[in-house]
Amino acid sequence: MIMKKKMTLTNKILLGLLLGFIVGLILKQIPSGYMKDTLILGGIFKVLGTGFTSAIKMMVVPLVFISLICGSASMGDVKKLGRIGGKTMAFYLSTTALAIIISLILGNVLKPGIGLDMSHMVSGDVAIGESKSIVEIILNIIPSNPIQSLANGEMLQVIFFAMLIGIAINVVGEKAEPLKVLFESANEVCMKMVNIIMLFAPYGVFALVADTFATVGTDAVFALLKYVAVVLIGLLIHVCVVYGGAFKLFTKQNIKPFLKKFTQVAAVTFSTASSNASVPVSLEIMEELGVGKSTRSFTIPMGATINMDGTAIMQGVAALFIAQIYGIDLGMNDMMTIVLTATLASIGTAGVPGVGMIMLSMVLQSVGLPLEGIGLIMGVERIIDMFRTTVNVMGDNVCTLVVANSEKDLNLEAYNSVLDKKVA
Ligand code: DAS
Repeated sequence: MIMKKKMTLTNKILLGLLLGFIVGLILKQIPSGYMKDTLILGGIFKVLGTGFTSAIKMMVVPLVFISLICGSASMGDVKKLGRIGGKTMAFYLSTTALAIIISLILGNVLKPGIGLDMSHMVSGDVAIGESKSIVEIILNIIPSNPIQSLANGEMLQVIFFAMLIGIAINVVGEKAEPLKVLFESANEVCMKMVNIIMLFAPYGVFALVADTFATVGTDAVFALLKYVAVVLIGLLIHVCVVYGGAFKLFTKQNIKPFLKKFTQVAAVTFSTASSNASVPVSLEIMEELGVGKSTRSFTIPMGATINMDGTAIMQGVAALFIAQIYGIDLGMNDMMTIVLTATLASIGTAGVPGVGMIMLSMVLQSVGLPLEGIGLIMGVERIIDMFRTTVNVMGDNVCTLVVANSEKDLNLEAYNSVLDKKVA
């Protein structure tokens, strides 16, 4: 019996992208009329496409709120974590902030969204945040009414409130255990809801891409290719300059043994687009590279949860791309908000496929950009997720080697002997 090979979600999304592209270009040739505009574009495609982006939007506040409580609660008491915790957090947060700054510079210099005008496609007025001063942005982070901030989706305030709850759960300790368990199970439920929503991604992608190409035609293809190219350039720069530089500066070791072993991890991250799925393999190669258990058992799982440099690069480029295609100018304060939101949001983002896209909705919301823009980039989301997840995990691994080396917890003999062995 020929086993009917079940199509993976990735393949279904790619099929949705292809069919959406073909149907969109065919529709572009058909003159406007009731059939095309009302029944198809304004009917079927609207329901499938807007339904999907609304479902993603629905998850933003609960996902960020709950996963950030879990993320900050699981950081443990920084005092207890001691040096390793402090160094790890410093490495992860600083490289994530650097990643976003790289992506914002690239997005402003290369301007992937220029040349495609979709400003006529924004439904409702764009609530672009009026440019606030830095003091106002910082003051604005503290929610005077957290329930209202949750209801209105004011993301920086939600993040602040969630992190305070997580830290307080830590400090309270034993007595807060029931609450911590409650939020951890709520986080599992949220992740499952994301999985269920992602099952509809192929249909949502098909409708959103078809609608886009039926309306703006092949201009969108070129813009989409530019978007992908800018994200990949950003990922490459981050890997070579930030990770390559940090490794050389802090370990002064030959990077080849690490790169040789990392290919095993990359095979997992490309195929699963999941940081969580790569944790066992990362732990294994870190052991083979001579990293002690006390370092790797902390930094790798922590990294899979709070370190998302590749995701941050996608978010920075995507935010600028969407602002450019809708003809919206982002000021310096908006850029600051993006750096702050995407860095803090990465703390809670769990390492499963597609969460970066949900967090992107939150970044867009924080600077008032239209979520409709997600429709265009949704088509290439999965492909980009494979690359950005690989960068996320490479950051976890490089941080582990840097921290282990500084803690004298890296067996250099084992590390360098990797080059002599045939790859297992
Ligand atoms: N796929 C996520 C991860 O596992 C990252 C993302 O969705 O951006 O790291």
